[in-house]
Amino acid sequence: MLTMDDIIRDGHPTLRKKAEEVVLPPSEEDKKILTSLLEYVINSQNNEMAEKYGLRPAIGLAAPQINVSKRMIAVHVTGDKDELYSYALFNPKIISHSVEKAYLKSGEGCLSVDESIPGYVPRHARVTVKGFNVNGDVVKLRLRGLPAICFQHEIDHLNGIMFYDYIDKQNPLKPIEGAIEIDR
Ligand code: K3U
Ligand code: NI
Repeated sequence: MLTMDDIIRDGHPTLRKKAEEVVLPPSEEDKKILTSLLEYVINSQNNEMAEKYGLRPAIGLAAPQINVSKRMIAVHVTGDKDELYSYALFNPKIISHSVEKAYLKSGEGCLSVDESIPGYVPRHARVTVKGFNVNGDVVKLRLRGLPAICFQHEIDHLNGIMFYDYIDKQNPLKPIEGAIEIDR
Protein backbone atom coordinates (compact mmCIF):
# COMPACT_ATOMS: atom_id res chain seq x y z
CA MET A 1 0.00 0.00 0.00
CA LEU A 2 1.31 3.45 -0.96
CA THR A 3 1.69 6.21 1.63
CA MET A 4 3.03 9.76 1.54
CA ASP A 5 6.53 8.29 2.14
CA ASP A 6 6.37 6.93 -1.44
CA ILE A 7 5.60 10.34 -2.97
CA ILE A 8 8.58 12.27 -4.34
CA ARG A 9 8.59 16.02 -3.90
CA ASP A 10 9.13 19.02 -6.13
CA GLY A 11 12.80 19.30 -7.09
CA HIS A 12 13.18 15.54 -7.71
CA PRO A 13 14.34 15.14 -11.34
CA THR A 14 11.79 12.38 -12.15
CA LEU A 15 8.99 14.95 -11.89
CA ARG A 16 10.50 16.85 -14.85
CA LYS A 17 11.10 13.84 -17.13
CA LYS A 18 8.86 12.65 -19.96
CA ALA A 19 7.61 9.25 -18.78
CA GLU A 20 7.98 6.13 -20.97
CA GLU A 21 5.03 4.41 -22.67
CA VAL A 22 3.95 1.20 -20.94
CA VAL A 23 4.36 -1.92 -23.08
CA LEU A 24 0.96 -3.59 -23.61
CA PRO A 25 -0.29 -6.11 -22.67
CA PRO A 26 0.96 -4.93 -19.29
CA SER A 27 3.32 -6.95 -17.10
CA GLU A 28 2.10 -8.12 -13.69
CA GLU A 29 4.50 -5.59 -12.13
CA ASP A 30 2.99 -2.67 -14.12
CA LYS A 31 -0.55 -3.85 -13.24
CA LYS A 32 0.40 -3.80 -9.55
CA ILE A 33 1.80 -0.28 -9.81
CA LEU A 34 -1.31 0.98 -11.65
CA THR A 35 -3.63 -0.62 -9.10
CA SER A 36 -1.64 0.84 -6.21
CA LEU A 37 -2.07 4.38 -7.62
CA LEU A 38 -5.87 4.07 -7.63
CA GLU A 39 -5.81 2.40 -4.21
CA TYR A 40 -3.89 5.39 -2.79
CA VAL A 41 -6.41 7.88 -4.18
CA ILE A 42 -9.41 5.91 -2.90
CA ASN A 43 -7.84 5.35 0.54
CA SER A 44 -6.89 9.04 0.78
CA GLN A 45 -10.58 9.98 0.48
CA ASN A 46 -11.52 7.65 3.34
CA ASN A 47 -11.18 9.63 6.58
CA GLU A 48 -10.23 6.60 8.71
CA MET A 49 -7.59 5.35 6.28
CA ALA A 50 -6.24 8.87 5.65
CA GLU A 51 -5.85 9.50 9.37
CA LYS A 52 -4.44 6.08 10.19
CA TYR A 53 -1.76 6.19 7.49
CA GLY A 54 -1.25 9.97 7.17
CA LEU A 55 -2.50 10.09 3.58
CA ARG A 56 -2.98 13.55 2.06
CA PRO A 57 -6.35 13.58 0.28
CA ALA A 58 -6.13 13.46 -3.50
CA ILE A 59 -8.38 13.06 -6.52
CA GLY A 60 -5.60 11.79 -8.77
CA LEU A 61 -2.06 10.42 -8.83
CA ALA A 62 0.52 9.71 -11.56
CA ALA A 63 3.30 7.10 -11.56
CA PRO A 64 6.18 9.64 -11.79
CA GLN A 65 5.03 10.92 -8.38
CA ILE A 66 6.08 7.58 -6.89
CA ASN A 67 9.34 7.77 -8.86
CA VAL A 68 8.16 5.40 -11.61
CA SER A 69 8.75 7.16 -14.93
CA LYS A 70 6.04 5.30 -16.86
CA ARG A 71 2.76 6.51 -18.36
CA MET A 72 0.20 5.48 -15.73
CA ILE A 73 -2.38 7.57 -13.90
CA ALA A 74 -5.29 7.09 -11.51
CA VAL A 75 -8.28 9.38 -10.96
CA HIS A 76 -11.13 9.04 -8.47
CA VAL A 77 -13.38 12.07 -8.62
CA THR A 78 -17.04 12.98 -9.02
CA GLY A 79 -18.45 15.16 -11.79
CA ASP A 80 -21.09 17.94 -11.75
CA LYS A 81 -23.96 15.49 -11.34
CA ASP A 82 -22.16 13.47 -8.68
CA GLU A 83 -21.25 10.76 -11.21
CA LEU A 84 -18.05 8.94 -10.26
CA TYR A 85 -15.02 8.86 -12.53
CA SER A 86 -12.80 6.15 -11.09
CA TYR A 87 -10.10 5.12 -13.56
CA ALA A 88 -6.61 3.70 -13.60
CA LEU A 89 -5.11 4.02 -17.09
CA PHE A 90 -1.97 3.05 -18.96
CA ASN A 91 -0.75 5.41 -21.70
CA PRO A 92 -3.55 8.01 -21.33
CA LYS A 93 -3.69 10.55 -24.13
CA ILE A 94 -5.81 13.64 -24.81
CA ILE A 95 -7.11 12.92 -28.31
CA SER A 96 -9.23 16.08 -28.61
CA HIS A 97 -10.05 19.14 -26.57
CA SER A 98 -12.21 22.26 -26.56
CA VAL A 99 -10.85 25.66 -27.49
CA GLU A 100 -12.75 26.98 -24.48
CA LYS A 101 -10.71 27.10 -21.26
CA ALA A 102 -11.63 26.42 -17.62
CA TYR A 103 -9.92 26.84 -14.27
CA LEU A 104 -10.56 25.96 -10.65
CA LYS A 105 -11.59 29.00 -8.62
CA SER A 106 -9.60 27.69 -5.64
CA GLY A 107 -6.50 26.87 -7.74
CA GLU A 108 -4.77 23.49 -7.78
CA GLY A 109 -2.64 21.52 -5.36
CA CYS A 110 -0.30 18.59 -5.75
CA LEU A 111 0.90 15.79 -3.47
CA SER A 112 4.43 16.47 -4.73
CA VAL A 113 4.23 20.14 -3.69
CA ASP A 114 4.15 20.67 0.06
CA GLU A 115 3.24 24.34 0.07
CA SER A 116 0.09 25.88 -1.38
CA ILE A 117 0.73 27.89 -4.55
CA PRO A 118 -2.13 30.29 -5.26
CA GLY A 119 -3.15 31.16 -8.81
CA TYR A 120 -5.40 30.24 -11.70
CA VAL A 121 -4.34 27.30 -13.83
CA PRO A 122 -5.81 27.53 -17.36
CA ARG A 123 -6.97 24.15 -18.68
CA HIS A 124 -9.09 22.89 -21.58
CA ALA A 125 -12.75 23.01 -20.51
CA ARG A 126 -13.50 19.66 -22.20
CA VAL A 127 -11.19 16.82 -23.18
CA THR A 128 -11.50 13.37 -24.71
CA VAL A 129 -9.01 10.95 -23.15
CA LYS A 130 -8.06 7.57 -24.56
CA GLY A 131 -6.11 5.04 -22.52
CA PHE A 132 -5.96 1.39 -21.50
CA ASN A 133 -7.29 -0.15 -18.29
CA VAL A 134 -5.45 -2.66 -16.09
CA ASN A 135 -6.54 -5.49 -18.42
CA GLY A 136 -5.18 -3.66 -21.44
CA ASP A 137 -8.65 -2.85 -22.81
CA VAL A 138 -9.14 0.50 -24.52
CA VAL A 139 -11.05 3.19 -22.59
CA LYS A 140 -12.33 6.44 -24.11
CA LEU A 141 -13.72 9.19 -21.87
CA ARG A 142 -15.42 12.51 -22.62
CA LEU A 143 -14.81 14.82 -19.69
CA ARG A 144 -15.75 18.28 -18.43
CA GLY A 145 -15.63 20.10 -15.11
CA LEU A 146 -13.37 18.85 -12.31
CA PRO A 147 -12.77 15.40 -13.90
CA ALA A 148 -11.43 17.14 -17.05
CA ILE A 149 -9.12 19.32 -14.92
CA CYS A 150 -7.94 16.30 -12.94
CA PHE A 151 -7.05 14.18 -16.00
CA GLN A 152 -5.11 17.13 -17.47
CA HIS A 153 -3.21 17.61 -14.18
CA GLU A 154 -2.28 13.90 -14.11
CA ILE A 155 -1.34 13.64 -17.81
CA ASP A 156 0.86 16.71 -17.33
CA HIS A 157 2.80 14.74 -14.69
CA LEU A 158 3.65 12.21 -17.45
CA ASN A 159 5.17 15.05 -19.49
CA GLY A 160 7.18 16.64 -16.67
CA ILE A 161 4.77 19.56 -16.31
CA MET A 162 3.69 20.94 -12.91
CA PHE A 163 0.43 22.89 -12.39
CA TYR A 164 2.26 26.04 -11.29
CA ASP A 165 4.08 26.24 -14.66
CA TYR A 166 0.82 27.67 -16.06
CA ILE A 167 0.26 30.32 -13.35
CA ASP A 168 0.86 33.92 -14.43
CA LYS A 169 3.94 34.93 -12.43
CA GLN A 170 3.16 38.69 -12.43
CA ASN A 171 -0.51 38.30 -11.50
CA PRO A 172 -1.48 34.79 -10.35
CA LEU A 173 -5.17 35.72 -10.12
CA LYS A 174 -5.32 37.50 -13.49
CA PRO A 175 -8.74 36.76 -15.02
CA ILE A 176 -8.56 34.14 -17.79
CA GLU A 177 -10.56 35.67 -20.65
CA GLY A 178 -13.55 33.59 -21.75
CA ALA A 179 -12.76 30.72 -19.39
CA ILE A 180 -15.29 28.80 -17.32
CA GLU A 181 -14.74 29.17 -13.57
CA ILE A 182 -15.19 25.87 -11.71
CA ASP A 183 -16.22 26.38 -8.09
CA ARG A 184 -15.50 23.06 -6.34
O1 K3U B 1 -7.38 18.56 -5.21
C1 K3U B 1 -7.33 17.86 -4.21
C2 K3U B 1 -8.53 17.37 -3.55
C3 K3U B 1 -8.47 16.41 -2.56
C4 K3U B 1 -9.64 15.99 -1.96
C5 K3U B 1 -10.85 16.49 -2.34
C6 K3U B 1 -10.92 17.43 -3.33
C7 K3U B 1 -9.76 17.87 -3.96
C8 K3U B 1 -6.00 17.47 -3.66
S1 K3U B 1 -4.61 17.71 -4.72
C9 K3U B 1 -4.81 16.46 -5.86
O2 K3U B 1 -5.69 15.68 -5.80
C10 K3U B 1 -3.77 16.35 -6.96
C11 K3U B 1 -2.97 15.11 -6.67
C12 K3U B 1 -1.68 14.94 -7.42
F1 K3U B 1 -0.93 16.02 -7.42
F2 K3U B 1 -1.00 13.99 -6.82
F3 K3U B 1 -1.87 14.60 -8.68
C13 K3U B 1 -4.43 16.29 -8.30
C14 K3U B 1 -5.23 17.49 -8.70
C15 K3U B 1 -5.90 17.44 -9.87
C16 K3U B 1 -6.64 18.52 -10.31
C17 K3U B 1 -6.70 19.67 -9.58
C18 K3U B 1 -6.03 19.73 -8.41
C19 K3U B 1 -5.30 18.64 -7.96
NI1 NI C 1 0.08 16.76 -8.97
